[in-house]
Amino acid sequence: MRQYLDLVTDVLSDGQHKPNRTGVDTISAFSRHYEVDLREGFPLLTTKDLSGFRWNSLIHEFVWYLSGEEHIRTLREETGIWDAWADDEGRLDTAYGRFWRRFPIPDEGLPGEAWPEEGHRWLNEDERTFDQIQYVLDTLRENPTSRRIVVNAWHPANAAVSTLPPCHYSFVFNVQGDELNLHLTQRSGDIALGVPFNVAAYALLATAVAQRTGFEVGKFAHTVVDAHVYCGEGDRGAWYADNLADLQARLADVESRADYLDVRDWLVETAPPEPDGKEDYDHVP
Ligand code: UFP
Repeated sequence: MRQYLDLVTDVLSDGQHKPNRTGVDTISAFSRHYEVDLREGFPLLTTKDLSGFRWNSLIHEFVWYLSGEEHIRTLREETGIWDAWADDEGRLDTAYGRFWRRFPIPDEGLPGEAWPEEGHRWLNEDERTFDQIQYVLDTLRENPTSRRIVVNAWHPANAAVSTLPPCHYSFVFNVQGDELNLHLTQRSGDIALGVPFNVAAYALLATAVAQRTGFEVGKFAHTVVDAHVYCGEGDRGAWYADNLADLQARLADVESRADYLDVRDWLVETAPPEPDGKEDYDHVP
């Protein structure tokens, strides 16, 4: 996918060396955006192995989001991707699906504020939650020109205390003609490891929602606010800091996939020290 390769180059060539909470430094760039036409095929990156076990994980994670569960008891029978964030009973302090399908609403609002009345179709009265996915499906069928078809996974009070608040925290469906488009906003994107999964998952969501609501699938658009590639701490971070200008100059000339491979060979030859616990060069396709 050309757009992904451009994103990698763009972040590496335009980004700055940036420490962060993980202790593994990044090269980071502000606010990157691209679009993929889903009519031309499914954006499963060929430069990144998303086959077999990883694809299985992605599908199960996706279905788990749609389930609205706030724990991973079923998910972890299929994939361990969320295990590190859950407690022994499988509870997570932030689960996307919980916010997609059961977003908390106040027992009582302030005077004058609009909140669903009892019996409202998107309200779960027992737990005072709101089903954003049902809202999307119903609105697309009944009022497809709406510009309010937003799903929000960011709850400020939860995010402030969560160990991992949502990265891909908000998306908007938008109909043009008979096509359904989806725009995702991500506050923080690990271009090498996280983003290829995020692209595939939201392309799947757009396709599934289009099929259910009778639209053709259109475009997936993606904005990543802090777009980064992990380069490592200590010696490796220092290596990037010292060689970043050289790397950026090389990347500025990249046009084809072969050019990327040349840059990768150069990276391997110059051999920056290995990072701890992060996958290595596979972000440079
Ligand atoms: N990350 C992604 N995509 C995801 C996800 C996490 O790229 O779907 F859950 C990455 C982004 C960042 C890290 O590198 O995980 C989260 O760290 P932070 O909360 O400090 O942004």
